[in-house]
Amino acid sequence: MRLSRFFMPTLKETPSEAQIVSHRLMLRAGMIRQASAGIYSWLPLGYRVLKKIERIVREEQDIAGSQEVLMPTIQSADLWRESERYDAYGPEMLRITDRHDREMLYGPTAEEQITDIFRGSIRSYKDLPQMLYQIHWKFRDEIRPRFGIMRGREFLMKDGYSFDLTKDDARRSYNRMFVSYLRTFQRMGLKAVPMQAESGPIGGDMSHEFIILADTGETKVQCHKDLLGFDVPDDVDYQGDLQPVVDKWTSLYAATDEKYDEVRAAQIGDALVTARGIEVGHIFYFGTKYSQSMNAVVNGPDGEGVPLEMGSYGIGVSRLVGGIIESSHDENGIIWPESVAPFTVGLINLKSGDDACDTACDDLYSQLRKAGVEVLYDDRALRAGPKFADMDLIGLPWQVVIGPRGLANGIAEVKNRKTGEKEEMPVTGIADRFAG
Ligand code: P5A
Repeated sequence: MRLSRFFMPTLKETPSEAQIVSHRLMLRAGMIRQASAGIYSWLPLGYRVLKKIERIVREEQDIAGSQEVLMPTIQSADLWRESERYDAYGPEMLRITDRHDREMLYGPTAEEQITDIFRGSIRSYKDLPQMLYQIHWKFRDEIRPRFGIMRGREFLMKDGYSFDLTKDDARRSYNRMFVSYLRTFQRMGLKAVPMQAESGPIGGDMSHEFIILADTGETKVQCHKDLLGFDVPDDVDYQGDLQPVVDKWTSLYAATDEKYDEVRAAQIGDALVTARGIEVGHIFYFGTKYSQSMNAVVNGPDGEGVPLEMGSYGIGVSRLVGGIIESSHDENGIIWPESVAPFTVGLINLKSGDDACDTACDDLYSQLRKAGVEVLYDDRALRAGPKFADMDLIGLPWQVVIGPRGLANGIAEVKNRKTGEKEEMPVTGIADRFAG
């Protein structure tokens, strides 16, 4: 993509409404624009990141054996009356009336919707287990939407749901998601720690929030410091027993403030970390809460009706964009991990209009694209200063700089955005350096 043609409305000034760094940087880099309170449009740069995150989430869900579906954003109030959550959910639910005076709502989550699909489709325990997920927009009329897309009213969530015959099977499904979440966040360059959490309006008595530590986080947490150094298993057999992996993580103390355990905290003494964090995922086991009330029953091995054992599993896909920036930036801007970067390489032409520079940059641009490298080419007729500043602001992992002086010797400069390290390289070797 040529930057001269790219829709990336960067801001020079720091927007006054933005209180935390990720919100400021997302606005300044032209990634998002506010439409109304807690509701945002995603502009090309931001949307590319959102799609990268979505892709990692999708790949890891698929590997863990979950299947992707797409359900409506608008749901029927009657379904929510069956589970008795229609009134219980309160003013956070956006309620809508259609032209026939039927009560509808914009889904804040989809336990009822998926249970309704399931009860109409699955008859026998032989059809279990099943796990389904979607990546779709949710609406919660948050009392205090803030921090940009971190606590939005409309936001993108991966919501998954498991269906099992027995509690033990449900535990296995929970464990599969537990481990797949560790891997998912790790691939985005994040250290997300599973912590005991309150289950709130989703319900159930076992639940973990996946938290990344950040001073700007909304959640107060405590955990054993060793959890921050644990290695995530990179080769997982999802058909095997994952309990040992889960035990390794849950045997050490980690809890959100609602679940603080002063006794356990005191026991670990100096190893206790007290911090703030951002909740990027949340998983729940709630047994038969929805299947009982909504009559989602299968025929068990003895022919008797058994209500389904269920869990649900959420990832804040749009929140992750902010969360990654909170944990990876410096005073000049964003530092994208390569796996979610909107482009891998930023190619800077230091002297647009100069024949030699234009030719070398145009050639390299097309070589990189042919090699499948995602490259943003700053071909604008601007001074070097603003070009460097924009490139640092938008945080692409690699910058390739071509100017008249180096080019006279066939040399370009390659800068690593994260470390700041610069290396001189022959222009002719650059495409190979980044290819595959
Ligand atoms: C799990 C999936 C649920 O809704 N039902 C289906 C369960 N869980 S949750 O914890 O309430 O939400 C899941 C994740 O969504 C993100 N999230 C938000 N992101 C941006 N703005 C919001 N207002 C918002 N609310 C929730 C969080 O990452 C949360 O872990």
